[in-house]
Amino acid sequence: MKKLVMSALALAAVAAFAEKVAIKFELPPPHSSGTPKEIKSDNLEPDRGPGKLRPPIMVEPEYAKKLTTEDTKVTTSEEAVTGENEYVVDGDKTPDATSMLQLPGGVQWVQLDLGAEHVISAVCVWHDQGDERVYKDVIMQISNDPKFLEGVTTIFNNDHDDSAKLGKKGTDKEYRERNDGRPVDAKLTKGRYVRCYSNGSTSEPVNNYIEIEVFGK
Ligand SMILES: [Ca+2]
Ligand SMILES: [Ca+2]
Repeated sequence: MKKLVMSALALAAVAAFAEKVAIKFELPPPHSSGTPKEIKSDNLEPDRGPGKLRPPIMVEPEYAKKLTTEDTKVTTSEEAVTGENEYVVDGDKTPDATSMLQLPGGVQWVQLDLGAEHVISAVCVWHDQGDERVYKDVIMQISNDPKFLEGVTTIFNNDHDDSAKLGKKGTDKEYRERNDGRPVDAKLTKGRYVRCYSNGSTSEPVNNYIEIEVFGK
């Protein structure tokens, strides 16, 4: 009897693990713009090749809900050069001016307000994949403080030399911007606000944001 109970528990544990689902990011079609560029950087991850996706982010089903909607409030570090703040959450991932917010050069951020504290399982940011490029100082943070002064959790940071001066050298790698954006495992971090930094790209000094999606519970 005891043995039976044990194996039932073991089975339940296996079932719970097996129930995990992949976070579903809806990807726009790949954008092809001719000859791939040679991009030089000390901190660039090896090229996976176009069309090769990163491993999925697996979570229990209750954490797989998309939290951002077209009504999610978006604020920015500076006024947009072109586009509207709402373009970052409009569900349109076309890499052009109809769907993209463009902020001036330098270190800039886009911040999403989820309306209340949530448990965040994943964040994905799409900059501009209009040509193959690498964005600099990509940093993603979660907090309950809209000013990001207290209780800040950094879930991604590829500012390896702390040139953005947030106080910590990032250990993540720079990546080529493609249609799959940059999905990041937020490891069930609690918070109301998600802030995404960047500092221009290898193609141009401005900061482009096509879309940001947040998943969780
Ligand atoms: Ca958009
Ligand atoms: Ca840097």
